[in-house]
Amino acid sequence: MPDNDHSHERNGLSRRTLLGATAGGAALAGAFGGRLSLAGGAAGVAALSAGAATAAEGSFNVAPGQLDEYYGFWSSGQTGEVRILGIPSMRELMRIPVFNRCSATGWGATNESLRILTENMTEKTKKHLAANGKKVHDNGDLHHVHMSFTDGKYDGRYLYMNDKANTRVARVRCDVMKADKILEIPNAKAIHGMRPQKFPRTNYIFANGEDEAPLVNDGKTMSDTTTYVNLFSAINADEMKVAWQVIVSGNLDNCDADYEGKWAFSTSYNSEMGMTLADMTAAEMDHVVVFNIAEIEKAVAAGEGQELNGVRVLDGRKDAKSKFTRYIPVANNPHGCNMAPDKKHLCIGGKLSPTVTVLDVTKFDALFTSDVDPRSAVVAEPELGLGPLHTAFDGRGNAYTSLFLDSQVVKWNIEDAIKAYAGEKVDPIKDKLDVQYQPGHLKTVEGETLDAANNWLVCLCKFSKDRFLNVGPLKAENDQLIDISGDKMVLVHDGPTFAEPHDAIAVHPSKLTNIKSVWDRQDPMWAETRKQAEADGVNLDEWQDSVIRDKDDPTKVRVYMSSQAPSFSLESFTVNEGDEVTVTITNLDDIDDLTHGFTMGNHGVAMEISAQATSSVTFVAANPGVYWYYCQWFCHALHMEMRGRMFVTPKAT
Ligand code: K7E
Ligand code: CUA
Ligand code: CA
Repeated sequence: MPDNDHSHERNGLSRRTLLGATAGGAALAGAFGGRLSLAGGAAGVAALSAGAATAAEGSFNVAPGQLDEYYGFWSSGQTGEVRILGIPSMRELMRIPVFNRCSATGWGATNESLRILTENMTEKTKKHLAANGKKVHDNGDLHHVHMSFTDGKYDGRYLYMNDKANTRVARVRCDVMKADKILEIPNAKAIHGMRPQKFPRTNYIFANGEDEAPLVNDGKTMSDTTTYVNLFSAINADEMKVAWQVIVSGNLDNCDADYEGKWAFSTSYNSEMGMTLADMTAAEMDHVVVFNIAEIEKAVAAGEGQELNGVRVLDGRKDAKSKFTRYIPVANNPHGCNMAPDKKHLCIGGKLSPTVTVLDVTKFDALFTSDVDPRSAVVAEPELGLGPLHTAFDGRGNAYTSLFLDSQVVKWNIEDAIKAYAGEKVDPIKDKLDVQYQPGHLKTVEGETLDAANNWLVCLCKFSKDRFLNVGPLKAENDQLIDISGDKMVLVHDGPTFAEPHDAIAVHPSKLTNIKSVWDRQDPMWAETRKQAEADGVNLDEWQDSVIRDKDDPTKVRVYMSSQAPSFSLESFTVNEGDEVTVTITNLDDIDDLTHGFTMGNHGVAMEISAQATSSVTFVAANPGVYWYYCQWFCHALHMEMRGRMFVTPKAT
């Protein structure tokens, strides 16, 4: 079993210390319905009398100046970014633009971000963007964010996230909390479920294609749905290139991986391959697809299958009876796919069925080596309530399932559910808690790893309705914090959030010790920009101010300047009407928390330049005249004065 006592510091007291301080904590815990047994966990105020509150006071109310106990990494759905929240305060600490454009940081406008956004695009997308006069997609739909693993635990190297809208998977470097790779997945359509391999390390990112389309989607067989397929993709997580794809029967929704590095699994709500709602819900059973990683790797190495758009594609469809996949029937239209930290049990949310199907992954070998009924891997199927979507886990063998239709979280015990399935008279359900309202994902601290903790659960509710002041027809979602340290769950915090946090993970800071406060001057983020500067004879590591006209193309001008609070090295520069201007700025300030910015007035140009960073942006100076540029990131008492002029000389007529 995982070690669940992280001895994490909370308000200067580790849990162990606090346990010691409240001698006889266990006895006290009984008296207060278990509320104190968390020993530093969030004693739910509602469950405590006023007098008893002192022991755990402030445990979820993180006081001003105090740090949170965990990093929370949130997806943002159709906003397309990643957000960092503190847990348990639920304070928003940072936003990481990924698939979206960002007005503040210039993500999607700077040359450095454009390189990342465009370098792994398919030809089709390039053609589409060019036809629409754009460089990048302006949107993304970021459902899932997960951290890289080593030996079944978070290792603090990378975060990975999907874009359902434009079929992409991206990676964020945890040392600087910026995206460094964005990959469009060829052949597949609408990447939805996405998970890193947990063991032995994250060599692959598994990514589900949700939408069916002809494998060669060239308009020749559009109405013949028998030519439609869905693809499961494995991405090389280090190189961020697609390693292989498997064609499956039915579509793919959510996925996960095991703790032995043998399997990946995906839910399918459309085994019917239906095109309408009625078709997609017609069958009695859909299925979970189990992918046999070793067999797939062997076949890829042997060059089996076909090559399509640079990717090796294997046929794992049901009637192909391949060694790559097995299909386990589960109740119609399942959704969540969550591997328990007991290394053994996979929980499938029933969605239309009030059940969660528990599969024993140690029984999967037999599915590939013998003719056993695929349902022989089912070891429990507790009836939990209406609309079970996702399941989270603590380190004590309990599972927490969101009930979308019931607007509840149900706490249940996996072993008890297995006993009940075997016929024993035991109720696996331990507690139910109303949440506000209609929960999707829910997550415990490191609950999808071997370090699953027993203290917090965040529940991401899709509707807030009456929970906050009315702000108009568009309302916030509601991320709720629940104390799960005791026998009963206690709701301790409502957190309104903008569209739309599908999913989140919580990570202890001890796993993120490599986060920098100041950039490394040689960071690969601007390697290309540095190369150009060197070719132009400019040293970006010094105070520099150069305006260089390209020798081969005289309409191109490169402006180099540095920044040090409160000034740019260039108080003005001159270009010609119609020039393509590239402004490159290096922030020579090397103090913690000293970010400058560059905004060119009336040109739609703005970018962030954090301490020791280099950033560049290219635009055409179409109109003659005087244009002020300024620093838009508050940096100094004379921040307003940190500005300069661009003179655009009229064309000689
Ligand atoms: Cu359930 Cu896209 Cu993870 Cu949303 S999915 S809830
Ligand atoms: Cu530099 Cu504000
Ligand atoms: Ca179905």
